Amino acid sequence: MVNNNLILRNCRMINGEMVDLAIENGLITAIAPNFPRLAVPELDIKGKLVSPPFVESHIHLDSALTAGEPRFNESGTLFEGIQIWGERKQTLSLDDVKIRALKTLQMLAAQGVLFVRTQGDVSEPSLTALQALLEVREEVKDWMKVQVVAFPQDGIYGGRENDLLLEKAVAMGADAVGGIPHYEMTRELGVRSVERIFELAQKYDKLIDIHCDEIDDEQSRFLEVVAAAAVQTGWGAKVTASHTTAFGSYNNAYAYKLMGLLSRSHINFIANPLINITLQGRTDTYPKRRGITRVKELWQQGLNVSLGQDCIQDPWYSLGTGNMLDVAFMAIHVCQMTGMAEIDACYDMVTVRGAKTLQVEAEYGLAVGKPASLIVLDAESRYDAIRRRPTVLYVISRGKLLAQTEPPVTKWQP
Ligand code: 17E
Ligand code: FE2
Repeated sequence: MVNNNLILRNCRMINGEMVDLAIENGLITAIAPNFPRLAVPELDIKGKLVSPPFVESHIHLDSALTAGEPRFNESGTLFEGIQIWGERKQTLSLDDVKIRALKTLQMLAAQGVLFVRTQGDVSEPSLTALQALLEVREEVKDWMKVQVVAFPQDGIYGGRENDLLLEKAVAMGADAVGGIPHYEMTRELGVRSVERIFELAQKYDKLIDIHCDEIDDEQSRFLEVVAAAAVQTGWGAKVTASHTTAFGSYNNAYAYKLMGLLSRSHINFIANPLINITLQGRTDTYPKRRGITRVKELWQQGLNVSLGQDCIQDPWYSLGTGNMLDVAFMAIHVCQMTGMAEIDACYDMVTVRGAKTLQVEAEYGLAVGKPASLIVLDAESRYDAIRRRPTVLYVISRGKLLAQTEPPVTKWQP
């Protein structure tokens, strides 16, 4: 039973404490300063920052790595992105999606991401994207936890079959029901789509993660519909509102009222600052909106907010490397969360707050008895990690060293 044991020496924890950490059979069995020497392999962490792994709470793995296929997004809008993806998805095969999804997950894992919630488009009749992501979820399960959202990109009522496709996808084993109310043809259909999402989630006992109000239109108010349904059904923290960029455009009187409802609802929020700073504000001249939800105010209100990349090289965003610190870095800028507590909060939004969004807290975190999934950053603190976005030196998944990366070394030659 000792073959999986490991002791990590000289770990700098997030709270600044220096400890040793023991791993046995994939679990954390002790965290304390200065363990005695035991006949167990050791790894000297040398005072580097030991953190729970990054959580990527919102990414579209089905479209990842397709930028330019069949063309690049010239307007930079969500709508042109949906159109391009609509063309690209005509040619999907299981292998096509699986290869790109796996490559992206490896890219993420190498940089310390061990928990992922992916969106999977369910608005093409073959459900190829969803099937592929369900297979990938299974294939990586020994080293990464993946959740799949059945996401009706073209609207639940955007085509005659879409409602049925969504239900079929949920029955096939998606973890969460998705939606896109602001993209439905009318406001009424948007409201109906939210009702349908909650109906399906209750019927199949699923989480909910809705693309909600991802538009600059200050009249797009589906967030209140989602929050009210979360209260009425008791689904609460099992519900997530993704994007909610229109919240950045609501008047303050309405935002104040809404905040009260959101607090009662206990729903989670996901902001995707890299993408929404580029997709939104496209119809503005100047001043140009930032196109992001009220991350700082939601956080101040005690609501759970996490951050996602949304895209890596796809029709909506041609950049992206899989580095969650880039995401937190952008949030700090766009949301003006530059205070020290705010910077720490943004780090938490790509780690522990992401775990809360995914509802995986039982298997997440650095505590005795939890799975030994952790990362070691070439940094001293959360602030230092965000500022420099340094190398993730070690990625340990359930006690197993999954990835190791050497930091770059500069050689001066004066
Ligand atoms: N689809 C959508 O509706 N919104 C997005 N931000 C992406 C895909 C990436
Ligand atoms: Fe998205």
